[in-house]
Amino acid sequence: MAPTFVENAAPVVPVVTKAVNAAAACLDTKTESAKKWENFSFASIRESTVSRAMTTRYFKDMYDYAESDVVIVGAGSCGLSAAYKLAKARPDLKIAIIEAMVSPGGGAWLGGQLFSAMVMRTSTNKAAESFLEEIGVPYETEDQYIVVKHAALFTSTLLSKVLQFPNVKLFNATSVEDLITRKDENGNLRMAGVVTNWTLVTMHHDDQSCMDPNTINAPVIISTTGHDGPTGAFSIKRLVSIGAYEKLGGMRGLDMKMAEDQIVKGTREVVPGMIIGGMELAEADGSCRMGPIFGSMALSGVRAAEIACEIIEE
Ligand code: 48N
Repeated sequence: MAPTFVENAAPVVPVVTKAVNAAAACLDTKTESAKKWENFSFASIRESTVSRAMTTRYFKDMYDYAESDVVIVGAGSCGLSAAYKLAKARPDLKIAIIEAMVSPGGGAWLGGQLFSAMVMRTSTNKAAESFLEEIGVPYETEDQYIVVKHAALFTSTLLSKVLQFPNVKLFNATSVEDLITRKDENGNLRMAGVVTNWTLVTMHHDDQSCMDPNTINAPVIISTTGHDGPTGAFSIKRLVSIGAYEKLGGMRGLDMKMAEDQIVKGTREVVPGMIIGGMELAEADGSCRMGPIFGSMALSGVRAAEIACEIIEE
């Protein structure tokens, strides 16, 4: 039914009138679904109510997680996998995830070269298959590998599971700018937490007056900040700069066959309280990159969670 225009509508608002008439015309169709919306309206709200709903929760989280049991730096495929396994194994632990980008997920929203599918290799104990089944991500089985039809299906499913844990808080758009350290009774350095700032602040330290950061105390840090890049490999680079780690190995060229075993088996506590996983480890150890294959990211996260549990139980 052609929309009828309001006669002699003030010329200044023809577009609005057109839209209103078009909407009215839709309702005029008197279909069942249209009738349902005729008397629809949202509850009344005041803008400050919405602001208070957000800010009270956010600042309560900042207050609560100022003392955390574990901080995970980087919410990519490795960090999120570690968060899932740790939060599930230890619901008593407070786990803060610090992610520099507004959107968590790191490099796992697409497969290689912006293609959609995500490939993971099978392994002796079918660890990747078990992990995907545990988080509820369907996959196709090929000869030596399995395929998730869209990498975003893996990342969004894992992210949704992690965010549902009551003992996990994701602070995204927030960067770890430094590490909190202590000397133990033997004078050895150990981790005691992270220094954070909103990423937009971190990006402007050079053009604004000093903007002091926030701090989160935690005895265990799992750092999975990816391979080198603007903020990548953050923690291992910082450990080198404070003399707590001898030198960066620097990620080597691509060797898919070698790289994944190196990452999973190399996931470890590099200094007391600091576990490094995922591609950040390639920068630490000088292991190869593996390209568009993600099983080692997930399983390095699984391994990092196990190590964190061992450290905490000591
Ligand atoms: O996805 P990434 O970069 O890192 P991983 O290790 O979880 O997964 C790596 C994987 O995506 C690959 O690189 C694949 C397998 N390719 C390999 C290859 O050969 O090319 O996630 C790291 C996350 C990102 O979301 C960053 O924004 C974040 O860490 N991040 C930080 N968050 C907070 N504070 C920081 N300082 C920081 N630095 C990085």
